[in-house]
Amino acid sequence: MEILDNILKEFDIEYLQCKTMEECNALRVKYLGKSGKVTEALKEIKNVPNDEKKAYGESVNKLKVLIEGRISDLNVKLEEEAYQKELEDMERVDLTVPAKESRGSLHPITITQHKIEEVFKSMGFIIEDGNEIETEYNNFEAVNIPKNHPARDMQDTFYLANGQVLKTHTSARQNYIMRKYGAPLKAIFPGRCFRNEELDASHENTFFQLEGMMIDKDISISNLIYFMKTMLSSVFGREVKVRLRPGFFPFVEPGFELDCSCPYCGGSGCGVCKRSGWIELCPCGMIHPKVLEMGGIDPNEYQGFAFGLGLSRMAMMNFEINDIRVLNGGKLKTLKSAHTK
Ligand code: FA5
Repeated sequence: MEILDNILKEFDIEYLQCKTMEECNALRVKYLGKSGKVTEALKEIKNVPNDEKKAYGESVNKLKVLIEGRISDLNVKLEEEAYQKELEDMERVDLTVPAKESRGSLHPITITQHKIEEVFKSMGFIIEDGNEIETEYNNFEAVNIPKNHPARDMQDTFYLANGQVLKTHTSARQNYIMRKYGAPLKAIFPGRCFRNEELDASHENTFFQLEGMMIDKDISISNLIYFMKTMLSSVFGREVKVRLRPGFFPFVEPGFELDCSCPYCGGSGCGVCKRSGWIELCPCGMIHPKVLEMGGIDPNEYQGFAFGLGLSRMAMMNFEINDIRVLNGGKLKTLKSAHTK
């Protein structure tokens, strides 16, 4: 019995000195482990005289329960203290402090789109939205590209199980807008387009175009040239010249490729314009009578021009980005550096 008293006294001293979970665990092993002091005292029962065995057994068990209880309480206390300390040491984030990072900004394509929209809005054009998924009719037939027409090969796209397509060009909205507003009409309609393309620095499978259409009486190519020249001079912030070359698109007649004088070198030749002084910018033309007719507009009474600007490529020029894949890449660092140019 004296041995048991001594074990408890010794335990009490060590117990008070125990400050960490590791020390607490060492204490448990020292007293309750396989060769621990209490375990050894339990084993000792075999050497105790028979008439004292019962009292000894009760006492050593009491001691075991007492020490187990204290160690368990100590464990809970130390665990709580360790958790509190961890919380105190933790790096704190004050969500109310203004962020050190600079604020986000609009995407170069959006900025370019807004600039162009502002110019056309000031010239009385309305801005329309478009679908990304279109019927084959709107994307092809309504712009005079019937089934099996070779022009479909130039705009291979992604076909959905229900027969609809991811639109290949913003021209897919022409028919809807003609039917919605009738003539006369001045509208631009930017949108995301999709093509099954070989990717390179100037071709993406997902890119943006901005389409424009003006329909009225006595509209001619001169109107087209005037509006394009005004818009481009405003977006590039300097006077540019435009020129037209013949181009084929089934939905315009005549059709053109519009070039503008290089806004960087002013036409003298530089890396951007590949020393030619001109940049190929946007296909356009006078709307084909059949397309007007399909849009519910009488081609004998009205004429119109349409253009399909490559908005992604325009943004590249505007921000001096030399690879189109940067625009969809989502690398903020690259996009940010484009902003600072
Ligand atoms: C068209 O898409 C015609 N719908 C444009 C049009 C509208 C002509 C109205 C006449 C009247 P094109 O396939 O050339 O035409 O595309 C127009 C512009 O979109 C191109 O000049 C180019 O800037 C851009 N573009 C075309 N394909 C891609 C592509 N894969 N990646 C990035 N930009 C592209």
